[in-house]
Amino acid sequence: MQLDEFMQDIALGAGQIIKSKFHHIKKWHTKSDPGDIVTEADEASEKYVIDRIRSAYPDDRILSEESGAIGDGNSGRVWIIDPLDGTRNYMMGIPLFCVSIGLAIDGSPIMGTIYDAIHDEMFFAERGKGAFMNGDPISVCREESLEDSLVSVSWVRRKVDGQAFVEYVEQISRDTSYFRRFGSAALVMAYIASGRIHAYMQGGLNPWDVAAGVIIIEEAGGVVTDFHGRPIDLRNQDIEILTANPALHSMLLRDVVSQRA
Ligand code: 2AM
Ligand code: CA
Repeated sequence: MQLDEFMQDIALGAGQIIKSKFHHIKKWHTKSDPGDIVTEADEASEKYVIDRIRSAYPDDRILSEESGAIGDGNSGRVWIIDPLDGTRNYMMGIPLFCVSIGLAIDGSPIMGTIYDAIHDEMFFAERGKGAFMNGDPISVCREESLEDSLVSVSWVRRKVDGQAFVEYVEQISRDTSYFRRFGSAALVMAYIASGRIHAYMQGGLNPWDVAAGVIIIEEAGGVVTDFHGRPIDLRNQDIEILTANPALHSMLLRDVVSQRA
């Protein structure tokens, strides 16, 4: 199996695991951050993904949400995994969650996939080869006016300056007609790439929340940076992202985030 097929195949398998346990979760526990939870579905999905990668590519390293860094392979490649993004939605029975798998070299993603098992939507991109949803090409929207844009703003309460984000939300809700908050960073990034949402800004993320989303959006013609307009470095542990098509991205950078960042 080629690498691109392999990545989508494990996302599909992991997605089937979390889908089969949806609505049946009886046990969960919180991590160091009491707002951050893990269920048996996160753990089963993660075990499946890690086992498959370790047996197929033993020289690659893995960074996964629940297990941390695994392996000491010297291929230079790192698989960055969120076995279930949107765990709070999942636990509450809201069908907005996904599996996110990225592959990076030197902190920069080269391939990524985001799979929403409930809606059977597989988002995929490889550097230089475009972005796809269930095999069909996708692209970011062309909207250039904030007024008509659907914008998602989110933040992890204990990791960022909450007041700054409340002010971003205030300003965004003045400037746009539509404001959203979804509870799954990776899924929002897949929606940016497929033109369903126009712009997204979030602080307090981890590499596994964004590794796949960054490359899928870039290959779909979008821009992803931090709040200073710098590229995302997946070696950081505290990641903020601003993403949209190029026109909206520079507008938001200039008029919203650079005022405070
Ligand atoms: P998760 O579901 O994989 O934990 C909204 O909560 C988004 O922020 C989700 O994508 C969630 O990922 C992510 N997130 C990252 N760190 C978090 C934290 N400490 N607490 C809650 N959500 C977090
Ligand atoms: Ca997760």
